[in-house]
Amino acid sequence: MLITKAPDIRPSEITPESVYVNRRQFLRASSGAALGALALAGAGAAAFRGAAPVQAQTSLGALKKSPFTTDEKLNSFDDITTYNNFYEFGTDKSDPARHAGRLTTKPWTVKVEGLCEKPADYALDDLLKPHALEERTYRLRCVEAWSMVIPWVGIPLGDVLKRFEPTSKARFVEFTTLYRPTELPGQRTAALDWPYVEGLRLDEAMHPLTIFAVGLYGKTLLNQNGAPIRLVVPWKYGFKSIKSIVKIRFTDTQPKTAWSVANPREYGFYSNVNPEVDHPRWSQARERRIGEFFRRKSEMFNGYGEQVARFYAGMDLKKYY
Ligand SMILES: Nc1nc2c(c(=O)[nH]1)N[C@H]1C(S)=C(S)[C@@H](COP(=O)(O)O)O[C@H]1N2
Ligand SMILES: [Mo]
Repeated sequence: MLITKAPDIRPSEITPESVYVNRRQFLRASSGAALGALALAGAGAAAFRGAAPVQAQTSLGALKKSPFTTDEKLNSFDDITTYNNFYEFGTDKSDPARHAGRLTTKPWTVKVEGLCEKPADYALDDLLKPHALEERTYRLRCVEAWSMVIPWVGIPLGDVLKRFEPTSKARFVEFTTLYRPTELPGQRTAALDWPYVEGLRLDEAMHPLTIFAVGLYGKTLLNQNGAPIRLVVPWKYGFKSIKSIVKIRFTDTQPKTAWSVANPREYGFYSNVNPEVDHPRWSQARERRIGEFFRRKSEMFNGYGEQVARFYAGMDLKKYY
């Protein structure tokens, strides 16, 4: 199977021993208390960019390595945290890194509702507590035909969803991003219909490839990457991987999704990476790896056809794009 490479973290980003925290401390820290002492690590590049406050990051301790990890060369921490799509902070790739420091992510509560036996408001700690964090390196393939390789830290989404006991009527699950225009300046513009929403069929959501990510490169997420918790669905275009989630809802009908509402002709519900179905305005046959010059061929289902093609057997993927 594929092995994770040692992350290429620059010296400025290495966490001093004194602020190293294990998972238990992370859980405590994310509930607010111990945070000050942990605010040092990982400030690295972001600190020099000025503007928004420096973001605290904590190390996530020992992680189990997932067999689903890709062995491709990782993008740098700098690429992953400064070239982002997060329209709540603006539409330029550099806007999230510039403005995300202003977002406060503690305390954080995720509301679970809809067709399940255990609807409730879950504090982030309680949501994560029963689960072991894994390192999972995936390629993120944006619909704009670029990609990055990101060493996520997370947990299989299905393990979390099972605890809410979806009823037999539940067929889809919808996710919603935080709506807080005071800290998310893009929400004061009409770039999208806020809040950002996304959805998956329940079988897609339960597939072991689908994860909730809470970190990358061994540390908690920076806000520009969707702190404190975001979805990652590696066989779909990046926009399915919704950031900074505050609500999970089980439904019996297909949820609306932010991009298909904004432009239904260009963005559908499924959004599987498909080099054979072009976007109306550009080809999806190739992609540019951030940091590289020449483009490479895109892979059907972003390389995960063996695992997920069966979900779409018999469906016309030109119609269900
Ligand atoms: N809430 C929210 N989630 C979002 C987006 C967004 O604008 N808002 N952009 C999406 C898009 S288009 C991509 S490609 C990925 C980018 O994730 P990254 O910046 O962590 O690489 O986030 C997705 N999740
Ligand atoms: Mo994207």
